[in-house]
Amino acid sequence: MANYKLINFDSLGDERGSLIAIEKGNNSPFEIKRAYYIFNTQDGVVRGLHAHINLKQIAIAVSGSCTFIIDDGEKREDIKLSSPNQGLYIDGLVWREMKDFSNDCVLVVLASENYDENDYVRNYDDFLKKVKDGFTGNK
Ligand code: T46
Repeated sequence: MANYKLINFDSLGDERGSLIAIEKGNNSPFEIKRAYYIFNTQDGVVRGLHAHINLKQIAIAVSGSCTFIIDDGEKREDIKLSSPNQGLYIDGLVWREMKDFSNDCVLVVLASENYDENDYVRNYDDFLKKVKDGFTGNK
């Protein structure tokens, strides 16, 4: 079964403002090997449109907002990210699309593995077949 959930981060705030730290065991269930961020997204753009075989990720709208469409092969759910205090954890074989980026959206993504194009499932029918076959990842 596909695995995704919202994580409410523990925040280290003081009178100066807020600070959130993310590492394995502290706001993240996995060791972080890679980070990337998506910004300056043009109006009407839809990104993603793929699933991953093994990758675990946490996506955070550190500024602005965007919406993830999460599809586990049985149901689709819209999840709006609009706070640096919250991250969307996605583990493995989940189809994801991102839409409705605000002009000021900076989407930071923390990943469990280095970039590997072979981990992507970019064809929706292939994704559905893997779900139907009960595929749960190689690791
Ligand atoms: C995901 C969603 C949430 C790299 O060379 N290294 C990287 O680490 C990444 C993430 C991408 N790239 C290259 C591959 C493409 O030529 O950057 C280009 C744009 O990547 P892509 O079209 O895959 O971007 P999105 O926004 O559709 O998807 C990304 C991640 O790739 C994906 O893992 O889950 O964000």
